[in-house]
Amino acid sequence: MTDRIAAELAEVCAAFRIEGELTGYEIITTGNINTTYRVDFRRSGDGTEKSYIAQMVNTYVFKNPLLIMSNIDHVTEHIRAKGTDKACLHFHHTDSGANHYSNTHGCFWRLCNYIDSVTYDICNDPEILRRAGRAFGEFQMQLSDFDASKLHETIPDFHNTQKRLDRLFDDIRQDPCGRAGAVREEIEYIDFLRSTVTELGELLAKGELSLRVTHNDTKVNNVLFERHTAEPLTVIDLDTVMPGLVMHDFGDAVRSAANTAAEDERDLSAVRFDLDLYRAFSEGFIGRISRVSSAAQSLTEREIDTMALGALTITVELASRFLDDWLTGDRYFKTAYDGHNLDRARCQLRLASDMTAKYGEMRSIVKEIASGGRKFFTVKLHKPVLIGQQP
Ligand code: GN1
Ligand code: MG
Repeated sequence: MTDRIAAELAEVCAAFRIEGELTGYEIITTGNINTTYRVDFRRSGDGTEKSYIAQMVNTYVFKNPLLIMSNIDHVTEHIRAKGTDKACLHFHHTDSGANHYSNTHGCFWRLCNYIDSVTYDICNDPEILRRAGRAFGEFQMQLSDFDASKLHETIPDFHNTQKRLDRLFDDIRQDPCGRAGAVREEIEYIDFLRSTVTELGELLAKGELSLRVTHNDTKVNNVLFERHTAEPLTVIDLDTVMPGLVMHDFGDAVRSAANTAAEDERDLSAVRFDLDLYRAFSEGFIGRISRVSSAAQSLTEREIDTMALGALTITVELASRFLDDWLTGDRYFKTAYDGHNLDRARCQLRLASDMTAKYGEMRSIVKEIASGGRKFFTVKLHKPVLIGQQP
């Protein structure tokens, strides 16, 4: 192989002391931020093949990539010491003992083991989603005794919905690309939901909710599954492990798990929030966390009560992030075509709208699972005004 990417990958792998010859690579297109490759090697000694994951970190998003690598070191070590994961992420080190490498083009690289597995971008199999829920619940449990003071805040205010929305509305006022006029309806809908989706932040500020160590990017495709048995192997993408709210992890997961369409679906009539898929994920996630006996680990009444709000919050927050990126010239998320971020934003808003219509059921499903199967028929809508509103 003589192409430019192969040459760069070979240089990176050499820096991480990978032995043998680079025989191939494939770009992995999942993920909206970093650039990821599977690299294949043939060992010079016995000729065996081995693959790795080489990843170029997006330093526009992660302004200080050394911080994420320090977090990852601590987190993977903590999880590995528990010995509960079937497969663990393991990052390779350079000659000087660093788990990252900056090459001559100024790009920041890291390299970890390749785990043969499958992931799901869209999934309508409740059993798979139940397992994904269990995997994220397990992850939450593995980190429940992790010393949060070891963690750096890799992206400040990552899930500070209030700040995200303040920035969106600032950018709408400034309108640097002259695009705001085209999205009046979307802006109005976000404004309409504003007081609802900033409620979790207010409860946190009032001390009615506490921070845990959370993953903060719990899309279902961040769980690796065994190819044949579809058993979850491990949770990946540890860049945003930081102190956070468990409802955000739950919420981010269900907005991806229970969406009947892709995150960037343009046919909005295909975008629905499926309550059966939601229930399946919730059974895995809440069921896993509820099984613990320690008071510090188990979910509080308040957390259970605001799980569904976490889903609506993260969905609207993400819609606002996509929309803001579109309004300011598409610099944050990778895009495949002009208007990609706008399509993503509209899809998330449609999903949010469907959630508001099903909000009462979403809350009672969580409550039912957390109480071990007791049915609740009398749950009131969080804010009745939300019902049936369409973006
Ligand atoms: C980004 O790169 P990826 O796909 O793992 C983003 C998440 C969003 C997600 C939406 C650091 O995650 O917050 O939910 O896209 N990650 C960062 O698909 O901003
Ligand atoms: Mg990510």
